[in-house]
Parts: sequence; structure tokens; C-alpha cells
Amino acid sequence: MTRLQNSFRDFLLETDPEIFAAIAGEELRQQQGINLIPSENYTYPEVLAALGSVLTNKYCEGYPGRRYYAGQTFADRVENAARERACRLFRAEHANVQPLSGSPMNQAVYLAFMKPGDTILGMDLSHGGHLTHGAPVSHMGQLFNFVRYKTRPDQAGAIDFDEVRRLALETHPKIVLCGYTSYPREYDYAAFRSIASEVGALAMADVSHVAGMIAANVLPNPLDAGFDIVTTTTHKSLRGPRGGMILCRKQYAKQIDNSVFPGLQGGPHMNSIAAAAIAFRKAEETEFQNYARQTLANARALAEALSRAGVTLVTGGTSNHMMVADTIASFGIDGRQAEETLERIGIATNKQVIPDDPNPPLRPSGIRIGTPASTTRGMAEADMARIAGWIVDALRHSADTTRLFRLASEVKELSVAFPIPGFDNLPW
Ligand code: DSN
Repeated sequence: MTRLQNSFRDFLLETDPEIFAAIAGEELRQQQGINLIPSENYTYPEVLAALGSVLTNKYCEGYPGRRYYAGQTFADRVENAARERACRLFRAEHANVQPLSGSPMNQAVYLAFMKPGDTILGMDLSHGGHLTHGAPVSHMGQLFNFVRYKTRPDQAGAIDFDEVRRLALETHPKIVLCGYTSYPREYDYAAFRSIASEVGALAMADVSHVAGMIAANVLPNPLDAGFDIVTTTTHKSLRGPRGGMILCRKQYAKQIDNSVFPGLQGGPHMNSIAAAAIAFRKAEETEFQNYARQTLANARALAEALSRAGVTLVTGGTSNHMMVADTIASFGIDGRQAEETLERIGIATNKQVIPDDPNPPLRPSGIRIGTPASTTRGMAEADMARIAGWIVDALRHSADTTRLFRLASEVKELSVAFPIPGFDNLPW
């Protein structure tokens, strides 16, 4: 990166060594460990530069051409580019790129189309649904009536569409929601679309986890299946900045835009929107398509290696970028112990509830594992086999400190051999 950016680093070291040290420590942590948290990734240096740009100084309430403050020439250019690029990438008729992240993005959709007490049909949280898909502790869970469908463990975790249809006919939802935070199988968009049409509901997909693979056309796009609304965060498999966006058919554009602003949010974060636009353009490149394909291949390789070693995977494997391992069944330790043990050897995963988990969310029965971040660093199938070996070894011998110490040094050796792209060029 430029001397100017390096001098920012020196400048911060001088003016605020406490925060400088925390950022530098995080850089080192990210470089020296293997990140298998399926929702995290390493973004591009250009995205980091845009996030740290002067766009953060600007208030931009409203939309391009209709703002509440002067001085919008360049902000409008940024937001128009982001909207156009998002529409092109996902074959969408309209994009709202202002949601600050995943939760407000989904809230804006619910509030655009539903009144308090209205019904929405979404996945049971322990089967893969997200907090914003109706967790009773969330405000949305209290405001709306979330009805939940489930998967069929006896059918390799397939979604029970007979139940989805029965519940839809019984409860008359305004929205039928598909899209998940911990579901490792295909999303059958056509089946959801047909049920939503039958009951006169909107078909909504939250594709936050799989957006990168959809953008690269290696997983199906719900907009191609006639979905009305698609939401996604921009920082997971898409590799952009933290943020959210809503894609929809033209007929819903006004309702969505009004719901995001002024309905729910104030000033958009134009530095993030610029960074998202950069990521959208990069996602059109062949290199990104190869990346998305490799992410899926790596997940398959990791799941197969874990299964061969006797690990019980929820649904028996994966069809996307993630898997959920039942650590109680496989190793006799809960998800929290498993997460902590793996962290000790430098592998980041996260504790995860399994379908109808008898255990509580902070001590659930499993962990969630995914490949977007390790694939960004260039790891491939052979590396996944080694990583599976370390995971199994560590979780089988979680009390053996000497062994964990040895595994940690092997993990670090592999990890530093795969630098974070642009790591030497980071603006920090
Ligand atoms: N925290 C994200 C995930 O890990 O899936 C969703 O909010």
C-alpha cells in the first residue's frame, strides 16, 4: 500500500497505542490461526481502504437525487454504482444497499409488509433458522407471530415440505421465509415459491450465508426462481464489508426503500456502501467464481474427512460451504468445550445448536464449521484433510495439553504458509 497509508499506521501508534496494539494483535491472531467460522471471511485491501475513507464523514439520509443534506455529488455516485452492481450481480430488479447489517435488513422487510401480530413462516432456529427469523428473545419475535417448520433427520435433513405447506395453509403467513444460518443442505426455492403462491404470501430468502456462491452462479439464485424479496449480508461468502442489502422485484421497491429509510434507519454508512460496490465488482471476476467453486469443494472434502474419521455430521454431510458436527455424539463433549479446545490449537469454529437440541445455546451439542475464509487464503482439499485430522485429534484428546500444544504448532505452520490476501498491503 502507499507510504501515506503506512504513515497512518505510524500515526495511530503514536496517538493511540492502546487501540493500535489491539488492531495489531487482531492482525496477528487472524494470520496465525485457521478460521473455520462459516460466516466470517477476509475482505480485500481495497474494501478496507474504502471503509477507512473520507466517505465516513458524510451524512446521506435519503436516496440518490433525493437527500436531506447538501454535498451529495460523490455519495450519489457511490450509491448508484453499488445499486447497479448489486442488481447486475444477482439479476435483481431493485437493490437497497443501505441496511447497516443483517438484522436491520430483515427487520426492514418484515416492517415493510407486516403489521404487529401478522404471521411469518420460517425455519425452526435449532434446525438452521437465524436469530432474526423469530427468536423469542428478539424484538421481531415478540412483534410478529413466527410459525416454524423443521427438517427431517430421518431423511438426511431434508426440509419437510409437507409440513411447510400444511403450516402455510393453516396459518396464512404474509411471508414464507427460506434461508438459514446453520443449514448445510440445498435450499429448494421452487418448492417455497410454489407454497408461497398457493397461500398468497411473499416469498423471501435470506441468503446471507450463500450469497457468494449465488453471485458466482455455483449455487442457485432465488430471484431466478421468482422470489419476491432476497436479503443478504455483504461480509460472509461475498467477501465485502460488514453490511446488508435487500434485493426485490420492482413492484416492491418503494415499500422496501421507505421501510429502510425513513422507516428504520437514519444516515447510511456511505464508506461501507462504497466498499460493498467494490466487492460486488470483484464478485463478477473469474477469480471469484473459482473461489466460490473451491469453497464448496473444500467443504465437501472437510465433511468427507470428518465423516471417515467417525464424526457425526448433522444431515450426514454438506451441500454448501458449512457443516454442523454433533460433538456430544462424536466425542462426548459439548459444543462449548469443543469450540474452546479447537481455539487452543488455533482453529476457530463456533458452538452450535443441533436440531431439537436438548442442551442450551451456550452449551449446545455441536459446532458449526465452514470453508469461506480458509479458501480465501488459498487452502485446498489436501489442507482440509489435514485440518480434519487436527480437529478429530484435538477433540478426542481435549484434556491432553502436550498433544494440544503440538497440534497448535502444526496449525500455525500451515496457517502462516497461507497469508491473508493483501496482508502485507493492509492499510493498517
Ligand atoms: N452471526 C451470523 C452467523 O454467524 O451466521 C449470522 O448473524
